Amino acid sequence: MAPAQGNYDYDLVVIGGGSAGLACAKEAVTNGARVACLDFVKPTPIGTKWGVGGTCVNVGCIPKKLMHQASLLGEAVHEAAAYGWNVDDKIKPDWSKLVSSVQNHIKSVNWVTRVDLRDKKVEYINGLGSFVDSHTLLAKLKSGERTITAQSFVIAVGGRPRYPEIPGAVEYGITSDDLFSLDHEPGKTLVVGAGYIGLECAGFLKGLGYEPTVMVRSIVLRGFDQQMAELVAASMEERGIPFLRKTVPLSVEKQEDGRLLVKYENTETGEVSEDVFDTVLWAIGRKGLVDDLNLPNAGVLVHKDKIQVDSLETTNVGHIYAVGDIIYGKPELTPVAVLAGRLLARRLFANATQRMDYADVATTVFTPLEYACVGLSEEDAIKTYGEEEVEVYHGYYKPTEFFIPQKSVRYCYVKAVAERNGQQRVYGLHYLGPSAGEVIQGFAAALKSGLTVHTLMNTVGIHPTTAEEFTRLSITKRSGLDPTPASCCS
Ligand code: FAD
Ligand code: NA7
Repeated sequence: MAPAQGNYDYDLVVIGGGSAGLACAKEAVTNGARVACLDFVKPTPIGTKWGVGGTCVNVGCIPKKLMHQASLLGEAVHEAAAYGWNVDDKIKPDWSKLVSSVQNHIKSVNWVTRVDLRDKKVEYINGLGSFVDSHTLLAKLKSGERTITAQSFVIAVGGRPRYPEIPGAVEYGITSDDLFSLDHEPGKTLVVGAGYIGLECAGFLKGLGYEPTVMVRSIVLRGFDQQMAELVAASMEERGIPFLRKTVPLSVEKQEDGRLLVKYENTETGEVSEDVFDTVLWAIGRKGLVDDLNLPNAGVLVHKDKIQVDSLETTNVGHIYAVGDIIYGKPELTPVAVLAGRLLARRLFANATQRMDYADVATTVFTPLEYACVGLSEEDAIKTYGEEEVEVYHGYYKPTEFFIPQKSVRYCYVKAVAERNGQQRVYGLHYLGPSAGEVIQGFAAALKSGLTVHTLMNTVGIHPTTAEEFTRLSITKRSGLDPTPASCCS
């Protein structure tokens, strides 16, 4: 039986020590609550495991960005020669050195995280949590079991990559959970899935000198502006990354030489083909980790392996909340998880009322030519306001630093999706080019503050930058005028 009201071990137990859970737990303690935070990582099928901190730190944003940076540096070394540096053009990355540098950084973050939890007096429990009843949790530890009770719970268990249900998928394929610590070079890699994780992994693998192929079931970057998505794909194809369109995998077999024979089908023609790869990487989406939680014991309902919450992040059970990737229908991004977790803790323990605003969250796809955006895609703006009410300003541009190494400027492109009449409020900004995240972050604040086309055009640019291209936009798609730039400086 659950303990009587007020007689709990903790005010709050957070299940999941990732971006959302840690932010929530630390903020709750800061506001005087007694808090425990559980975190437990089940190894992948090939045995990869990691420490506290969740997906972002261990197998997500951080190792991904570091490998992306490694790949950009390789490109920069080649460009350096054109700028007068004497560099050996036979430079080659050392995969094992890269992996060990990345993993050393991650371990240092794991360490700092544990110290931070101890300093802030959050009790960290390295255990897998499952509900006994709506106020009681069973923590399965390496050394046994422990039952804990709490007034409130926050479910912040995140998700893990899916595997397709085809022969050989689990035995021979890997996911992003394994890639950043892989103990051998990935070599020729089939990346299955054209969401942003698939494209990012294919992008840095190419930059590091391997041979990725991207298998696309339907469209590229579902959920993103499709004109931009196709430009991203085209910019990757231009770099020599093949895209197998309208194709799904059928099976993976291990050959005698250890390489992987993949059979796949074109879903339009029905044609079955095969090819041999060194690595098969599944990037076909992620599944919410609801199964271990024994949610029926607490009465919490599951919706498509996620948990539905209201605008206060409350589940269908009043004292059980959920934040981060585990919630249904919200952006799966670290800053979203962190802010939602922090605001929830303030509402629970500091009498705050502010709710998480999930609208107009900026994001970046870290492909070799990066894509960042904030606000509505062109198609969503048209769906919401009607084609006649939407004006799209766009333009190709030439980053100054691309000239000397003669890099392709074919896909450097910006567009602003805006209201056609009235104040010409900007609904969405899209940028394909270098340092995309850095460019869009500031514009995201402007967009949230009600940015209009008039303000954008009256903002004086910083020259010569790529971000200034947003202040130079003047050509509308509707006009049919050529959006290719004639000159960079006038
Ligand atoms: P998680 O960080 O996944 O944390 C959940 C934790 O709970 C995990 O440690 C899990 O093992 C643990 N857990 C699960 N079940 C239990 C249980 N029953 N008991 C105890 N512990 C449990 N986001 C960005 O903003 N920018 C990026 O560039 C970016 N890149 C990404 C790249 C990749 C390859 C991936 C996979 C993700 C990326 N993301 C990125 C998404 C980002 O990592 C997630 O949005 C974020 O980590 C979600 O945080 P969370 O706290 O909800 O879940
Ligand atoms: P996404 O964004 O859900 O993309 C998954 C991709 O995999 C997408 O292109 C899917 O095609 C494709 N897919 C899905 N199932 C299959 C199968 N069975 N076979 C072949 N291809 C398939 O997932 P990500 O892994 O990139 O990222 C997940 C989230 O993690 C993301 O939101 C980030 O914020 C963090 P589809 O378009 O469905 O035809």
